[in-house]
Amino acid sequence: MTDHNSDKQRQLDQYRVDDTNSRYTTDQGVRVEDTDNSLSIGERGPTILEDFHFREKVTRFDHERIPERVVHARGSGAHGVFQVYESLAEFTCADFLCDPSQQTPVFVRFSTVGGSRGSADTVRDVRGFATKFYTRQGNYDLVGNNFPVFFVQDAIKFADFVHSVKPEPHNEIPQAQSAHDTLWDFVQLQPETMHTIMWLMSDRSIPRSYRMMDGFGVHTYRLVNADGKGTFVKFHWRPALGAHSLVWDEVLRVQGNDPDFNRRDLWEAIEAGSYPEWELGLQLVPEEDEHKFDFDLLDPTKLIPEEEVPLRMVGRMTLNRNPDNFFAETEQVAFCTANVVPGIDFTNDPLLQGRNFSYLDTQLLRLGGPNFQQIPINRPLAPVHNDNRDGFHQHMIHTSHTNYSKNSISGGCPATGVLAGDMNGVFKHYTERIDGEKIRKRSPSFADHYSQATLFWNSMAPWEKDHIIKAFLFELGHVQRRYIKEQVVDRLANVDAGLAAHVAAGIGLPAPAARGSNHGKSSPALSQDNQPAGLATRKIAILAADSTDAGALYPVLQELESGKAVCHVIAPHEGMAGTLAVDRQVSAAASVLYDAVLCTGGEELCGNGYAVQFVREAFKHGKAIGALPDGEALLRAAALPGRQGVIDSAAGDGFTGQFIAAIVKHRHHDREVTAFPA
Ligand code: HDD
Repeated sequence: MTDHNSDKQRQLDQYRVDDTNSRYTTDQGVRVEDTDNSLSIGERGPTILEDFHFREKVTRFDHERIPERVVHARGSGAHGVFQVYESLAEFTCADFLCDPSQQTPVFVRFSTVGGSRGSADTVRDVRGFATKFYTRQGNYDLVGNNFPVFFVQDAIKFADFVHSVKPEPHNEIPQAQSAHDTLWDFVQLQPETMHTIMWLMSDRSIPRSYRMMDGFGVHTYRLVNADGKGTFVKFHWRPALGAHSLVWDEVLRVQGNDPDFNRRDLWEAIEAGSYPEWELGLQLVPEEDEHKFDFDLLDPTKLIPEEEVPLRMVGRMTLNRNPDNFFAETEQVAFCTANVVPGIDFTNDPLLQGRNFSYLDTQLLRLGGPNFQQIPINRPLAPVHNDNRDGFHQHMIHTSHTNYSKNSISGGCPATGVLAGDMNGVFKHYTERIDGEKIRKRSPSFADHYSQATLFWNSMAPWEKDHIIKAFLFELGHVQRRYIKEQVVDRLANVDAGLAAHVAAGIGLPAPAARGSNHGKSSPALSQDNQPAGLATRKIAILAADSTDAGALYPVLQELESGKAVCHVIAPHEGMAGTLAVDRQVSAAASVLYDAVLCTGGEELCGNGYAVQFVREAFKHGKAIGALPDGEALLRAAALPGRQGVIDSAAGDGFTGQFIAAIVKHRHHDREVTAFPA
């Protein structure tokens, strides 16, 4: 199912190339006789320079790659639409936020940050969540992440931070990992990182799916209404499926089994018509309340607790179409925080101010010059008229005899709002009075680096705290220099003495002296413990064999599939298992690629190590396990050390309902077992 209805799709249609029933030509449109043999002197002689087809083919191949993004190199994109629920004209004059009848086309790119284009999807990292709205007033880019806070406060520190987390310069190790000395050296010397580091050590950094993660604009932006009145705003994307994560041991195994795990998941869901959805939520703060918080709204290492300023849900985004060509769309899409439309403006957040410079600059290099805005995926739907001219890859043929403003020769066109005497829909910068000295200095209101790190820690459920401690142990366990570990643990003492003590004990250091006292505040909205969840698109592995009792299985399958779960039959061999068509043979499958397991197959599977391992691993990773009567032998063979989330014939008629309820719980964290090697 594809959506051809939006204006953006119609615009892209002009550039889509369909090779069906076509003839092979050169780039000049000349038909080619043969592309398997180069032109040579005699059958065994040298290739000759005259072969323009050969030269063109090789040259084009040599030039296929462009520089990958310096950060967020690995990503996946999709098209969709956004619609606001009701007019927000009280706060903003942005047309797309004021007209509930309007569907605004969007292109969204999700990404990891640190890894190269070819790195695995499921690494511990922030995820990018960048949305391009093709509005009637021009393109608006909301370039966010799945964390609401950032590592540094000032854009001048971005290169330092990125250098520290990237592979180390002398040997380019490790790829797409934060578990190494330079990152943790940066962290211990730059305590403003500590809040975001807490998010990075939490399960937020290993999302189950791009469809199951939040998005945040991070900075405080400003909405501006038609009267020029400003309102501070934080943007949030809330996934309809809830924000869910993998567990770390699972992550390590997914990387080998399917490095494209998140990319594939997004692609397959859209192909299957299970269109991912997010609600747009706003936290709105009147200008006059700017200083009522115990942190600075301009500080990007701080969030506004939802308990203080609740989210107002204002619209919905649905992703409903996969790109036709990865390079043309996902790779060439160019986002920029400075792409705003009337009604949305910046604040003086020093990270945002720097970003507004960096994104245009990076596209000029990455996409080879100033005309990248004309690449189909980047073209606005709004008409573009100005006096910008020429440059590499200019696609437009400007017919005007003038390219300056003001002019009289072209009747003064294109005319600015002022010249045309028509201010309708022009972008007007928010009028803000600024008085100050030219200084290179961080505001003292940015100085508290720990209170919100503590708030985050306090808000975690016990299992989330456990995961955070284990994440610190993994990360610091990969740090070579002991003094760096000591310093990090010392910093942690400012977050929470118990956390610091646990980490210190794990890496063999004395517990640091407690610093101050934990303020005891929490924000329940920060926990992933109570996320909405459903059965739709959950992947269920049906372990089966020739002797599977299909009669008992079919009604369960039917109910799972009517709830839009995706069921795969996994058996010792491909082909048929009894009357069931097999999707994967068990040695080529892995439990980490599924959300739940249903055991069948009688004694036949008990001697199959892959099947037994499958069940044990699913248990270890907290997944729902069901056993039909003919699957209970396999359950026994797996010798599971607990029963939480394990449903068998004891459930009687309630089996399917209980199994589904166990799946919907996402993970049974109460049963995670470290002393149980899967
Ligand atoms: Fe950035 C890419 C998000 C800080 C400089 N950034 C990039 C992308 C996302 C973000 C989602 C990928 C866009 C895509 O899919 O093409 N970046 C953020 C967030 C930040 C942030 C949420 C903090 C709140 N970034 C940040 C700073 C700077 C940059 C402070 C520079 C001073 N970011 C870039 C960049 C990238 C980029 C180098 C690389 C590729 C690109 O822009 O197009 O310019």
